[in-house]
Amino acid sequence: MTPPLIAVLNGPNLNLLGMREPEKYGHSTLDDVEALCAETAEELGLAIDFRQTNGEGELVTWVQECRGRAAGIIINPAGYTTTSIALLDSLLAVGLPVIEVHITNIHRREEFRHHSYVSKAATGVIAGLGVEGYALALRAMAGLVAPAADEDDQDDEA
Ligand code: CA2
Repeated sequence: MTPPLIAVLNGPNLNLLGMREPEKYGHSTLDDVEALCAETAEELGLAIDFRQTNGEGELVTWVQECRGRAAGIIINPAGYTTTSIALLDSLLAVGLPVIEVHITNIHRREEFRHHSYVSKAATGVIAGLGVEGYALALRAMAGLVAPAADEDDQDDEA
């Protein structure tokens, strides 16, 4: 059976991870985060499509392309978290489970980082646990996309 595909989408400036401001964002690079996600996904029987863009339109297009292709979306929208109604609309339209991830605890930071449009479309939000938040999101997503046991199966067990 083909493993369910989870899109792991990263917004603007996350390509700088591990290269600038390590006191805030840690020492892992985005390549390290992709390796962590790939390893965790394999353990969980999931496939991932891991991407980063600095463009809002590109991020919206990638979300739209998840329709009929992916089983769920994990997204760190970075700077578009607090600004992008277009990104929110695309996430609502695609109708898939969405987990929003932030490396830092946005609620302990500047006031302008506290409000997230993306959270309106998110099944769950993970913030402040560093890059480990991506692995935790994949674990939660595995539960969300697991096929529910149907009634026949339950009858078989009885
Ligand atoms: O904590 C997070 O993951 C954020 O989504 C990161 C965003 C920030 O705008 C959000 O409020 C919280 C910033 C991403 C930029 O990443 C950098 C990484 C290293 C160096 C500079 C920027």
